[in-house]
Amino acid sequence: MKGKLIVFEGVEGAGKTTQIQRLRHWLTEGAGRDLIPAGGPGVVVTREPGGTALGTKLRRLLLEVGEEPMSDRAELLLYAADRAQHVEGFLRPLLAEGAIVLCDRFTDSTVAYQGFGRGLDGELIAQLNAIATAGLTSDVTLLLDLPVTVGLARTQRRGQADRMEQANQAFHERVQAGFRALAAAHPERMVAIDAGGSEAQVAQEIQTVMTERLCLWYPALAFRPSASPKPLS
Ligand code: Z5A
Repeated sequence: MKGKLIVFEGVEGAGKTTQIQRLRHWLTEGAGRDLIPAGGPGVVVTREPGGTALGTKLRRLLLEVGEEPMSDRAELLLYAADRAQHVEGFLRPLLAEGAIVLCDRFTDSTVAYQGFGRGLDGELIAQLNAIATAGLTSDVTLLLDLPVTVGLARTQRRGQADRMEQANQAFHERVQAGFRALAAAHPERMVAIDAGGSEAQVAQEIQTVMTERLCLWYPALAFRPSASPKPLS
């Protein structure tokens, strides 16, 4: 793949949407612009569930409070269907053209929410993730790490909770434990970011991590005399 897949993960209200917009701005109009290749599709923002037309319908089904309780396995399969469509119809073509894709949630959310949260079998989830992605993995995953209570308090200010947000706090604590376990198990791919600071502080930490990664991915750009941020030692 010519492009790069940068995934944001974390509990409800961790600030993923906010920080994706800030990173997009830094990569397109800020100092990060010097560190990515010019031309091609550039920087693209997407999310799971809901990154495609089919995914938008699946997202509605997954988040609305329906007439009957959704079974955990049905929920798992709907997230997998959303991902299969997203990977094949959106992510792979864009990455093949060289896009820098910023994706709000990916496979680790399924492990954390359906595995650690709902208690579904980890091996089953790994198999479904493998089917849905056909082997596509993130180039880096930024885990915005925030206490569950802080994140939920932020989202509650938004108004009515969706079906997933309505799960009890113990569920969200298990999800949080899942994300932390994943970050500990995959240090080469996942970087934990302290999401408890101000929006600007979190954005700064993300830019530091991304400067390091971009210099590794595109060394010819980083070492150009005109490149503004110097690579970290
Ligand atoms: N899910 C799943 O179960 N399995 C899967 O495989 C996948 C997903 C892919 C998607 O819902 C749900 O699907 C999600 C997981 C599940 N549900 N749960 N629970 P979503 O996309 O609607 O929910 P989300 O991904 O958690 O997004 P969110 O709730 O909008 O949170 P966020 O994007 O991380 O945060 P934000 O929107 O940037 O910020 C939230 C608020 O905090 C907002 O008012 C900001 O202005 C404020 N904020 C942001 N940063 C700060 C800082 N630093 N300080 C203070 N306030 C801040």
